[in-house]
Amino acid sequence: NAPGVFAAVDIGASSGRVMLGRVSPESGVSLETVHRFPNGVVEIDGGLRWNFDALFAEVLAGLRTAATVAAGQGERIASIGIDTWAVDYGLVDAGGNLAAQPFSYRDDRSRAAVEPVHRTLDPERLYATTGLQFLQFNTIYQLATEPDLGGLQALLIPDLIAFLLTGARRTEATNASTTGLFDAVAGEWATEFMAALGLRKDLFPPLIQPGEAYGALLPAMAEEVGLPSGTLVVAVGSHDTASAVAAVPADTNGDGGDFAYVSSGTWSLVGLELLHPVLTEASREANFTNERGVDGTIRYLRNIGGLWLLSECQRTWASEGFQPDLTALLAAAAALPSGGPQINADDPYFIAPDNMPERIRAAVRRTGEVLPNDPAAITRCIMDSLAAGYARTLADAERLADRSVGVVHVVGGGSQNALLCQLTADATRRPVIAGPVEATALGNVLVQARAAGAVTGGLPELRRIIAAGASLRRYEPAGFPVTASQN
Ligand code: LFR
Repeated sequence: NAPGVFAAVDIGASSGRVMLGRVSPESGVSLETVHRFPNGVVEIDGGLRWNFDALFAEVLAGLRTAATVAAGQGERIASIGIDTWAVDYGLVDAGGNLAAQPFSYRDDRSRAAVEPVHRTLDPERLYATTGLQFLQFNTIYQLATEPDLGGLQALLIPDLIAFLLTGARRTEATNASTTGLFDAVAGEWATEFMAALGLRKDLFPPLIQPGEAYGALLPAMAEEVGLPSGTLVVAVGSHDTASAVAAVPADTNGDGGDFAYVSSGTWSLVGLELLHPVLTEASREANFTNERGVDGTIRYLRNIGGLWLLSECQRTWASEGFQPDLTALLAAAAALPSGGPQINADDPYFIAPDNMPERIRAAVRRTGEVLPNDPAAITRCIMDSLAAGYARTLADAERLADRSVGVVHVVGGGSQNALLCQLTADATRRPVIAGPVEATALGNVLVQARAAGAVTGGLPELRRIIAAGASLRRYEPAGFPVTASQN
């Protein structure tokens, strides 16, 4: 019996990858990227959408490569797990055909749907059941813009990929919790809200939990990617943030609320892991979310702007013929004095693409501070603003959940950004443990590995396995210059 490896499909807002994960309970998880592809919102049919057909073709190409690589090493792919960003969905008809390329949450159309939805279901009532933070792009508002849902079913993006691979229509629970139609306490669909909004109870397929199998590859798909037709597609924390949080290498007893995390990528998701939702009015006012994590945990967090602010600036600068190397840019930003201008990184004003440097300057202009003029100053402004946002959010989370934490874990792309990590340690006055970069894919792989029986235990045990294989950096809360130590 060949050793089992796991294929992780992990698609973010700016790129996707297919990885092979090899798991050892003693030495951790090792990842091999076998396929990488770009992603981004595109203007299609008058809206900002995802080119889903292209993404799915890349998933198939990636799985094909994964099959070849695994076979070349005498390994068997035990299962496939899929995660992407949340809230967005594709509509499929009875025959399983996609009605249109899915809208992106960065499309502005849902903004106008917020008020009509709130006239039917007021925000207090919505929050008391769903515990979901208000974001204008939550699925509930997006659905309110659909002209005709008759005969169509909504599949969240990872579920849509799983459906095309297996033919099974399911909704993975961690992602369902971002729709605004999910009961945070019961862990079930909030069907009373669907009814109130005139949505069919079966608009979304039944729930599936991380670790359960959607099913085996359809014969045609198995043939297409060169895998045995019995190969399972297993549900993981299909909301990328749920997978990332599951892979935070925290030393925890699993009682909840004993460490903080920043899942730092396109967005920064900042908060605590709890065992029960916090549905108080104070929590709603602070706009904290109670999204579902792996093993029924609660991701008690807020969305703060993320590296999107910087990547969008880089895109604008590149279009102006200026293509600074990221390392040099961050070094120049780090050399600037502290106390510069800050923006409110989670302002919805920054959600849409384009002209980011100018929008940041406009936001600073409103504060009356000195305008950041060059890329280094704008970069420093973004980093200071993110760190301040993290600190504010952490303090709020501790107050609202009545916890206090001694350490902040930063995972994802931002964990490689020494300037951001040091500023975060300084602003939160807590040590920051940075890494792993690939937390999302690691969480995806580990949940599959546990489903296959290759590892056992709850989240504390899974996190120990991650920590065993990760190289982490620790930042102490002090001033600059950065004194990072390897541990
Ligand atoms: C991060 C993320 C966030 C979600 C946002 C939009 O990739 O999944 O958790 O709020 O994207 O889906």
